[in-house]
Amino acid sequence: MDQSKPSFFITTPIYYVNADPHLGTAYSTIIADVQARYRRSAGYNVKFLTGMDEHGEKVAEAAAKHNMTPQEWTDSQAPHFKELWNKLEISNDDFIRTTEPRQHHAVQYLWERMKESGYLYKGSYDGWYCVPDETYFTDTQVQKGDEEYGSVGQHLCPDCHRPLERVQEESYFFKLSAFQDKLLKLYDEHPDFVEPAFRMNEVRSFVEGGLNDLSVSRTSFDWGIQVPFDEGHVTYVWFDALLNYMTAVGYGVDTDEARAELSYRWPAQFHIVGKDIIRFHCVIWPAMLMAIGEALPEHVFAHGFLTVRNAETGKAEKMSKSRGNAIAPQDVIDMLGVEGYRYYFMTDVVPGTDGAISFDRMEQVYNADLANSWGNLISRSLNMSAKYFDGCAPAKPASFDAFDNPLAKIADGLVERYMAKMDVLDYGGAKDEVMELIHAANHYIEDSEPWALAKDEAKADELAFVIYNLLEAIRIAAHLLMPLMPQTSAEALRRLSCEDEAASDDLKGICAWGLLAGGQPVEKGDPLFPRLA
Ligand code: ME8
Repeated sequence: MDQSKPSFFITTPIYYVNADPHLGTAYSTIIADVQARYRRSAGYNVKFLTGMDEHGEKVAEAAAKHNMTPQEWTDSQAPHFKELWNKLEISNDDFIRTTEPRQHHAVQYLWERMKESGYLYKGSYDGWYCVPDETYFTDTQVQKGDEEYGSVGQHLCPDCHRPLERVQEESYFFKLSAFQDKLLKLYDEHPDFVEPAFRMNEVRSFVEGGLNDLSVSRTSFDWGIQVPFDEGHVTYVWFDALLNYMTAVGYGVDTDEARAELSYRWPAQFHIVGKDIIRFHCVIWPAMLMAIGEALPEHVFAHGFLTVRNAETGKAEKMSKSRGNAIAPQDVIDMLGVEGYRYYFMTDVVPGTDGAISFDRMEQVYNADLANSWGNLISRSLNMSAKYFDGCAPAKPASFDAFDNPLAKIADGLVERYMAKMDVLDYGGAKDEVMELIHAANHYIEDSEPWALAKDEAKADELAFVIYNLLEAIRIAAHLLMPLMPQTSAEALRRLSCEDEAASDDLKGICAWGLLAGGQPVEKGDPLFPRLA
């Protein structure tokens, strides 16, 4: 492993295999993918991890419904996830499944460390359990069914409002209650542990409200990793699942290589999660790590939900596999193409708050930004270059000050402004920076009228200057859009004969104005983003 570069380790949630992946699942994964691609281009040695959470009651129920064993069921589902990630250009370096031997080993190792830590004790759990969320609730936390939720008299999950199960079983407990002060100190000392910032308040007030010890083993069913020192117990699915992040970088493996990997990769820089699982990642996970003396992840980034309108109640509700209101990613791919899909969700659905998605808005964003602005700039500029310079780019100007040059001015400092936004996952803000260059380039065409310059021999230098600048703006914009739209950006570079640049890991260097050789062949090609009717 090349450890000369700084490590950047980013993860997605590992998804339950109770149904096919949908737009919401894909949303977290694309957020992480864009960040992983961006960091690679900026010189990091990236590990991007995603995978599947295959144990627990919810998955066991889904398997039973399909008349399969849980293992058969998860084996049958894994290809659906992998296929979708391929289609969506997800560049993960690893795909973990919690039924793999490496996870089994790491979880059993964790149990031994927990036992040594003194934060584990045996008791019995008597309370409520939400199977769809795989979460415990006390009597005081449950919501009583009412007219609004249509389950009068039932005990409902306070988060997802679905009926709860009453559970009474022998169980091991993790002394989460002992970590209240330590967690509050963590939040004080590392205010960016939870991002965006407003989510931190939510986490802090939850912890300030007091923490209950957490039941971390189950005895009333058996689809999980066995507790190594107590046969009848299997690991609570979240205790298992959270550890995947460390399993994937060598936790618990007793070899020099694994230890070297762990110390290079851990702690992770980012866990990308949805707001529904923020408590697991910002309360339980850091407490688990504190208990076993391991370093804490640097940031947990929690995005909002993609919501859809419930036709009966008219309310916006979370798109979810369990609710059956999920939109299949293929429907959006059919409409926008993969790259349009990625662009829309990453730049228009702000990752902090909930986002109601709509097909009308998708079309509007695609046409305005991609077809009319970016795609149009590429078509017009390459066409003019090929037409006026015999299929090539003009020669590089001797001076970039010979004529008015608004594009070079915008490009100056652009990569730094863009990186400041990308670093904090503000993809919409980063896109605005690039769009400023693209819009300016389209205006530059109107203002400088290359078609008029081409008619005047005396203006040959100015024509070459204008076209060169347009091609250079395209080259730089392609680099900056690459994490969002890898294929079309690489294609734009190829049409400029700059395909070798696509693998660059020096974003700042490669975006310096004036690197385009000049005189190289250019290719007009078909429109990269045909307008949607
Ligand atoms: O919670 N909008 O798995 P899961 C946005 N296995 N994001 C959404 C979404 C929506 N409507 N619906 C789902 C689990 N997501 C656990 C995770 S991690 C150690 C274990 C995304 O299949 C969002 O990131 O229910 C959410 O956190 C994740 O899918 C939950 O996926």
